[in-house]
Amino acid sequence: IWDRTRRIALLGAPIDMGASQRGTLMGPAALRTAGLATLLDSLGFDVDEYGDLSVAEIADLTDTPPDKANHYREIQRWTRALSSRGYEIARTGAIPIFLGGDHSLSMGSVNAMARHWQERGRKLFVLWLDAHADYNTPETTITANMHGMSAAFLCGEPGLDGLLGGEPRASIDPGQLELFGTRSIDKLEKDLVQARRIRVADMRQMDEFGVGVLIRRLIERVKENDGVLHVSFDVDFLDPCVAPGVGTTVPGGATYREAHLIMELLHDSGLVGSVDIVELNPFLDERGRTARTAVELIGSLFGQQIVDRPTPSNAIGAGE
Ligand code: HAR
Ligand code: MN
Ligand code: MN
Repeated sequence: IWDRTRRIALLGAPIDMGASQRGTLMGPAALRTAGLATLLDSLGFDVDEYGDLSVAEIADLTDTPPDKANHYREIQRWTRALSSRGYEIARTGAIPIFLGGDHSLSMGSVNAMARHWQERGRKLFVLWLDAHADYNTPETTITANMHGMSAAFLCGEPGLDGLLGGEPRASIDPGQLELFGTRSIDKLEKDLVQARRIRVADMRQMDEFGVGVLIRRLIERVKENDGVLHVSFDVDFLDPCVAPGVGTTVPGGATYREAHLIMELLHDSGLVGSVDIVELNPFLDERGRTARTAVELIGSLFGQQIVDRPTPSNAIGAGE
């Protein structure tokens, strides 16, 4: 994508009602403070700063909020606004980075990108870097927290059908989703993930095969389908030692270098067209460590390298 696009758009989504703990609404400010725009600028991108999105009441809603979906109405406003704004931004040709905010924001951001690419005849693949599967529905959820439902919603699972408040829904096929780094999944959620045959690169697979093999496999699949990749980066994907500033830490996550290698390989693929950075909770962080780490990882995703590789030795098809 960015052989042609040297423009990145930043849009903040200060939401925290999708999560059980307050504080992720400070995420966009922390990511900006950690120097995200300056870094992208230094990597040669023009950065369009769209500021933080704000939302208004939606008139004429006819849907009934589901029983088990906390703060449904508020999330509905955000989902609708993010989907519509994200779609507009995508049309400018820039690569959107959505700054969260809890993971419920992806129901809007990814819907926007799926709609954008669908109209251009290309499939959107979604890499879900996350300790969690986020594949609950109002039927299966234990907590009713909507950040645990975003991946399921995006794959067209029923139960939140009025969430877009009239914005067009552009679901992806479950085959276009890959969960990566998973280590916490609820019983019914797991059943649903298996029934839909969602690809899951869980922590055990990461240990056994290494991220290089697993990410290359994904990159090849996206290339074969002439697809575009959206990276939904939940910072709890990282091990809590590296990223303590999260409300839902789970032990046994990705190391600092595993995460960077993923980003470096994704960069070299040239397939990434949009990104979410979610679940960063500055209220729980240790002197900005998690925010800084997240920004460094975005640096690797957009071309920061230890030693320059003008012709990536690890590119798919290299040496052919
Ligand atoms: N599966 C649990 C639930 O549905 C936990 C979800 C937590 N989600 C996040 N985002 N932190 O990945 O509530
Ligand atoms: Mn998540
Ligand atoms: Mn998570």
